[in-house]
Amino acid sequence: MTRTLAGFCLAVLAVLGHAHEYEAGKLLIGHPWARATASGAPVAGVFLTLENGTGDTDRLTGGDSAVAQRVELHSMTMDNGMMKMRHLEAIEVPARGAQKLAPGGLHIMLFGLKAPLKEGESFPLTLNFERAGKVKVNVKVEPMGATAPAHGN
Ligand SMILES: [Cu+2]
Repeated sequence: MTRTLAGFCLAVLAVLGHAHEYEAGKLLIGHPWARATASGAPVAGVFLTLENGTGDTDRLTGGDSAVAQRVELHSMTMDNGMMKMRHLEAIEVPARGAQKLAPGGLHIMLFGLKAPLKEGESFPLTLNFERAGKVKVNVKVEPMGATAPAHGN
């Protein structure tokens, strides 16, 4: 029997020491985190850094998590003092460059949370990249912050 390509791709994944980083080939995913949510809150944002060590642009195109019904990619911008959130088809990670997902900017959004995210816990999230493929990471839940972006819709 021949080994499937998917099996091979998963095999190159490695967790690097204590740094809470994930490596898929030359794509590095740093410190995936989310803010704790209030009970009954239906949505949460996930933030992380992406470093692309290859000569080709890669794109984050979506994801999956057991803790939520749906995972979307969003941007957030200030427009005349109003926060505006937009659904994105993909987030680009430039060749030999980096992309940062952070509160107030680009983020991954979880819809239909099945339970509140509790500080100190972590949950699995599978990220889909155009080139690097599927990468499974553990998202750490940080304390609820007063400056957390509002996600009303
Ligand atoms: Cu959002």
